[in-house]
Order: sequence, then structure tokens, then C-alpha cells
Amino acid sequence: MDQNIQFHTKSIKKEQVSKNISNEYIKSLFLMPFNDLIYQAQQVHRSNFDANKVQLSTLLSIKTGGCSEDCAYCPQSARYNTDVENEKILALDKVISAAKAAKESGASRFCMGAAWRSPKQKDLDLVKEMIVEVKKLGLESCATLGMLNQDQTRQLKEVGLDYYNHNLDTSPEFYGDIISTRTYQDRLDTLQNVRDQGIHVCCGGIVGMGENLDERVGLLAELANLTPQPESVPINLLTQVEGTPLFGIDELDHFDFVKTIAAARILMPKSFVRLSAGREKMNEATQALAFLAGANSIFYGEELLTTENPTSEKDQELMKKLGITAI
Ligand code: SAM
Ligand code: DTB
Ligand code: SF4
Repeated sequence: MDQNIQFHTKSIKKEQVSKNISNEYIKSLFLMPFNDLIYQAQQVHRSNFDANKVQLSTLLSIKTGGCSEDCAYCPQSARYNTDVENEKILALDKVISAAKAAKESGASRFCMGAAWRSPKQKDLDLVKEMIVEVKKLGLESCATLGMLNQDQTRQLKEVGLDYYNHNLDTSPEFYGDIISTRTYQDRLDTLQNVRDQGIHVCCGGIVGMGENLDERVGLLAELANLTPQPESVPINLLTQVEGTPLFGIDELDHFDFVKTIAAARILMPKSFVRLSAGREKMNEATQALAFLAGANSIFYGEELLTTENPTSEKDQELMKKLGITAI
């Protein structure tokens, strides 16, 4: 572990102490020569995980489109003119067959996403039934439904939800350029409500939205200083969708994406770091570099929520080439 971090956590129960990892320290990681950074990340990775194992989560959009929020990256916002239609919540049998298929193709976790600002009680009741059925199949359950209050997180815990995904998306400084309809503090409050119920936290963000290096560093600082750190950290590369405000912006260099993964691995040594959206645009070598940098989870299955992801056959092929097996 880096001395910087060790100093702040010394002899105090790790989960209860704010780590105070500084932006300067995080930036220094990004400024290291690429090979040195990857080497350090790989060392941290190997001392905490089997370096040849990757966790597979399959996503299903259980409620697509028509969202009231204005997230500038998102094709599901009702405010932007994209190809995504406003659909009704999926029927339980459709969710069960998608979960069965995910299980058969080798996923260990099934993540249900909904295009909501936050769930209404009647919708939450339906999601609770879905969670129960997913768990019956022997899959870990995950949901991402927007903001949650204490009562909603309690209800989800009651039916056995394993993970809740709620991303900080970007740094506090850049956040206002991306979303105006909910605040950074709203997100932190939801994460706290999830944590208070003992549901595992899945929290990450998006890079390639036009943020500068300090802002990318700022996202990692927020994530790494969450106490305890999230169990799962999805790092998404923006998938540019026509009709959204971010469509057509300069694309992030893939080495900068890999560096973000490496920094996340060093800063959050025990978290699963997920190589998330954006794989469809990455070649195999870039993905292999991301694994070398410490990514040990992917979204698995040909669709994310509304956009494409590599097919499971293609991923199996890549994993075989790299000698990687599923957890
Ligand atoms: N509506 C809920 C919410 O926003 O909290 C849950 C679903 S939302 C689609 C989940 C996450 O997907 C977002 O927080 C964002 O990080 C990610 N996401 C959405 N659109 C994306 C895109 N075009 N590229 C990369 N990540 C994206
Ligand atoms: C996360 O961090 N990435 C996933 C999941 N959590 C819900 C979503 C990616 C969405 C990409 C755009 C889409 O397919 O609509
Ligand atoms: Fe709605 Fe979530 Fe998309 Fe934001 S990211 S517009 S809250 S679906």
C-alpha cells in the first residue's frame, strides 16, 4: 500500500477512517510514465486479487427511456432527441428469462437498470419481485434505479438486494456542466442510504466527457475517499450517442482511459474495478491493457442498457486468448 494512504489508516479500523487521499497524490499517478504506473497497479492488483480472474455482470434495462433528468451523456433522457423510445417497465417473466440466459452464459451478477430519477412505490414493488426471482437463480442481484431514500433502501435490503449501483459520474467541479436536475450531494446521500442498510455499494463514473485531468482526478478522489470504499467501481468511457449534448466531443485517448483504471486500482486496492461502457469501441489490446492495469470486472452480454457491448462469444474468445477465467 502507498505510504501516503498507510499513514492515514495506521492502526485504526480501516472502514471507519476517512482516508484523505489528496488530489495532488492522485494527479502524480497520472503524471507517472505509463509503464511505471501500470507496473505499480499490477503489483497492487496481485497482492489483493487473482490477476487472471474477472467478474462478469450482465445488465438489463428494466425500464427504458423517458427519463426526467438532464444527464448530458444519457440517451435515455426525455429531453434529448435520440433513438431511444419511452418504454414501460418490463414484465417479470421477461426479466426472469434474461437472468436465466445471463446465468447460462456465465455471469455471476445480474444488474437491473431503470431510467428513473427515483423509483415510485408501485415500481419499487415490481423491482422487489424481480430481485427475489434473480436471487432464486443463484445470481447476485444488483439494481440501479436512481436516487433512494432510507425507506427505499430498507425495502431493497429486505428482499436481499446484494449491490446498488449509483455513480458519482464526475468530479464535483465538473458536475454542473453535465447534470442540473440533481446535485452531487443528492448522490452522496443515496450512497449513504445504501451503505447504512448494508447493501454493497457499486459506484464509479464516466471519463471522456470533456473533463480535464484535474477533474478526472477529482472523480477518483471522491470515490477513493468514500468510507468505506465502494466494493465495485465501474469506470465508463463515454459512449457518445447522437442527440445527446455530448455527442461529437473530442474522444479520450485510450491510454488516458487505461491510466484511469490503473489509478483506480492503486487507490481502491480491494475494490472490483469494472471496465464498463465503451468496450465496443476498444480493440482487444486496449482491453488487455485495462486488465493489466487492474480491471477485474466487465459488463458481459451484447447490450449495456441501450447501447451495444461486445457479444459474450467475443468476450469468451478474448478471455481465452488472455488466459482469464470468470469468477
Ligand atoms: N437512472 C439511474 C441513474 O442515473 O442513477 C440509473 C441508470 S443510469 C443509465 C446508470 C449510469 O450509467 C449513469 O450514472 C452513468 O454513469 C452511466 N451511463 C449512462 N449513459 C452513459 C453513456 N452514454 N456512456 C457511459 N456511461 C453512461
Ligand atoms: C454503469 O456504471 N454503467 C452501466 C451501469 N452502471 C448501469 C450503464 C452504461 C450505460 C451505457 C449507455 C447505455 O447503454 O444506455
Ligand atoms: Fe435518467 Fe439515469 Fe439517464 Fe440520468 S443517467 S438521464 S437519471 S436514466
